[in-house]
Amino acid sequence: MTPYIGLLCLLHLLITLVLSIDITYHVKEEDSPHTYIGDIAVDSNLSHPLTHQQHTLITFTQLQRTVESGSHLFNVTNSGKLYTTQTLDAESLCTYNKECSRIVKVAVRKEETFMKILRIKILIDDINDHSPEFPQNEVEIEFLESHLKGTKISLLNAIDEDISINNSQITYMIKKSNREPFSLSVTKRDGIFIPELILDNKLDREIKDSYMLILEAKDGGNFPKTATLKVHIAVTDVNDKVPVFSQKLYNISINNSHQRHLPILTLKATDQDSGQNGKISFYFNHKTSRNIQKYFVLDKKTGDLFLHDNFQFTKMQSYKLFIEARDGGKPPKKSVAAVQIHVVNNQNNAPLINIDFVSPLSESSTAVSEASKIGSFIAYVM
Ligand SMILES: [Ca+2]
Ligand SMILES: [Ca+2]
Ligand SMILES: [Ca+2]
Ligand SMILES: [Ca+2]
Repeated sequence: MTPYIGLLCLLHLLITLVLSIDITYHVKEEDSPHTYIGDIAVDSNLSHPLTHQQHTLITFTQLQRTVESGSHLFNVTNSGKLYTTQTLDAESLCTYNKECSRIVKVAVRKEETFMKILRIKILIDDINDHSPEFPQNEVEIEFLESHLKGTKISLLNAIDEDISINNSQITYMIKKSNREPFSLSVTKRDGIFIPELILDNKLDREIKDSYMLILEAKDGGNFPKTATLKVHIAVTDVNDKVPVFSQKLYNISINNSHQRHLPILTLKATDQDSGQNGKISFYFNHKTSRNIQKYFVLDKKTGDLFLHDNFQFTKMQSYKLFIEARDGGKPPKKSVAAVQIHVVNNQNNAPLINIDFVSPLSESSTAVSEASKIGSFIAYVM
């Protein structure tokens, strides 16, 4: 054999040796340093055809212990025992859902004679050492009172750093009472599963204006780990309630000694909405004639109704006003009440009675025929 052919044969041998894996071991991440992994001398079957005495002559030497290859994480003793050198962290050594392994090359010698190179593959098994994590502990979301059943709002998704699918796959559930009208769905967006809250029933802020739920994220490990997110739900008001007067009809009497600076009536109305949607102002409704409006002054904020300086107490008078309560919503809602005002002349004059007899005898007497029937007309009384 020429040196050239000899070199080729040696190269071929080396390539064959280097490409094939002779032994595969598993080691769990997070085990303590110097964890025993396996006995290469036994598992490589090199010792099999050898006698015990021959066996003691075989030595193992780890090749190329480098940080780049990761082989520095392992140590092989002269007798072929394989150990870790440190605690292994799958998450920092490997990436998600890819085989997590390192190769260690070991030269086998019999006395001073090189026998072969063994390629040892060590698979670093992921353990469930990471919990799912939400980016924050609490989140605030808003549903409008006008949102329809089926409306969805995205919540925050949790992340689990474990590198195996099972240990990092997250399922979500919400913890709530049956009375709370929400359910959960999960949508895949850009490869990420996002939990969403679905509205099961329309909300009524005037009955309940906030809710609190717990969203739980659980990984798929054998001993699952969980994380929770507090979800505060605010129900945003819409202007769906009408102002309501304390009375639909106000019937009041005022006497002619009434002082102008005192209200003759204070209108009251309530609106269950919040903020501007529930803030009430009072106005004359268009059904109140302009002629009558000019005798009265209405404080739009307080609902106080005053007599205008134009107002003249003359004989008994009666006025009918229509006043509306309007909220500050966009658009506003309104309702109307009627106000009937009777002005009583209180100057203590004796009432005047006018009698016009049908057949007067004098200014204050009349004659009635005996033959008159019951119910016969005698006089006008005014
Ligand atoms: Ca996990
Ligand atoms: Ca892990
Ligand atoms: Ca309202
Ligand atoms: Ca409302």
